[in-house]
Amino acid sequence: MGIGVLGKYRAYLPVSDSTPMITLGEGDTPLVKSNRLGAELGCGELYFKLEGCNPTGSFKDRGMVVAIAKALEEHSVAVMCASTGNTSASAAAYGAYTGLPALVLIPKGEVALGKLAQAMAYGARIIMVDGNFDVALKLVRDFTTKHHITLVNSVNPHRLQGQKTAAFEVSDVLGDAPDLIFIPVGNAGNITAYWQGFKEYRAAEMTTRLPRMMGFQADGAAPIVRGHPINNPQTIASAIRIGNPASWQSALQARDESGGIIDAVTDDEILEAYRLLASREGVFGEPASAASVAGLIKTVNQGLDLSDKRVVCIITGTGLKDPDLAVSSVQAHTVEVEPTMEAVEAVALSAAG
Ligand code: AN7
Repeated sequence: MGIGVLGKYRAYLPVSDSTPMITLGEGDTPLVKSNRLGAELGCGELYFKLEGCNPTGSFKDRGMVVAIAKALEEHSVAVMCASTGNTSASAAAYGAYTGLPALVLIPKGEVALGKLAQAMAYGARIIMVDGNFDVALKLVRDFTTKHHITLVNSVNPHRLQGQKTAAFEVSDVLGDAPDLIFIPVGNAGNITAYWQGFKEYRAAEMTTRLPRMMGFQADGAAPIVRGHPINNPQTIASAIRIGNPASWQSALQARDESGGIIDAVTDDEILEAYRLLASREGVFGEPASAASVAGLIKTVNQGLDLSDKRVVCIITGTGLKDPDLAVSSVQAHTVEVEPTMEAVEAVALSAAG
C-alpha cells in the first residue's frame, strides 16, 4: 500500500500505468469518536471524519490529486476551476506541486480569507468574478469547452472518484459502513462521491451494508430542498453558497437509494453547531462543515432515535479557513490583566473552577 489516495486505493481508481502517482499526503484523515455531543444527543456512537486534516485543509484534496494526475497523464497545459474557495486552494496546491498552472475563478468578496490566502501563496492565477459561484462555474465550463485547459471542478469525473475514498476509509476504520452519514451539501459532489464509494465497497464485499445519506444545505442556499435553483443564494457558510448544484440529480439519487434526506439548516443552527463542535469536542470545522452537525442536532430534535446507531458527521474543512467568522461570532473568554501574579490568580483560579 502506497501513501496518498492514489497509492492506497489504486484498485478502485482510474489509474493506469501512465498515471503519475503524485501525493501531497492527502487522505487517511482521523475518524474521531465524539466524547460529549454524541452522548448528549443520544447517539449509539458518533464519529467526526476530520477532512480538514488534508494537506490544504479540506476534502477537496482527495479528488484533486486524481484530477491533476489524470490531467498530467493527458498532457494538459493548465487546469481551471470555479470555487467558493476550497477547490481553488486545492487546485492551486496540486498545480504548484506538479508545475501545472492553475487558473481559479472566484466570486469577488465571497471567499473566506484563509482560502484566498492559500490560492495566493500557492501561486494560482486568481480571476475575481463580479458574480456568485454559479456564474463563475458557468464561465469555467464554457471556457474549458472552448480552450484546451482541463476543468477540475467536480463535474470532472476524476474528482468524485478520488472523493469516494473517504467512504472507504470510514468503512475500513469502523470495520463496516456506518448506519448514517451526515454531510454538508453545496455543489452536491461530495454526497454523490460518498454514496458511490459505499456502494462500490459493498459490491466488493468490503462491507455488509449501506448507510443512509443525510445531506444538509444552508437555508438561504437550498435549491435541492426547494426544488428549484436559487438565483441569489445567501448563507454565512460561504463554501456552500451555491444556488444551482452541478451534481443535483446524483444527490437526489444518493438520497433516494439510501433512504436518506436532503434538508436545510439555518445560519443560526449552523453557527450554534460550529460553536458546539469546537467548544465541546475540540473539533474546529469551518461553518459549511458544521452544517452536518447542525443537521444531526435538527434530526434528533425532530425525534429520530439514534440510540442503537453508528453515526458519522463529515467535517469537510478546517475552521482556520474562515478566521474572520470565528473571531466575530464566538464569545471569547478573554480578559486583560496587569502583569502580576495576583492579577493572574484572580482571574485564572476562578476560570479553573
Ligand atoms: C468545506 O470549493 O464548492 O457538495 O468551490 O468547501 O461537494 O460541493 C466547496 C464545497 C462542503 C460542499 N464543505 O461540498 C468549492 C466548493 C466544504 C466545502 C462543501 C464545500 P459539495
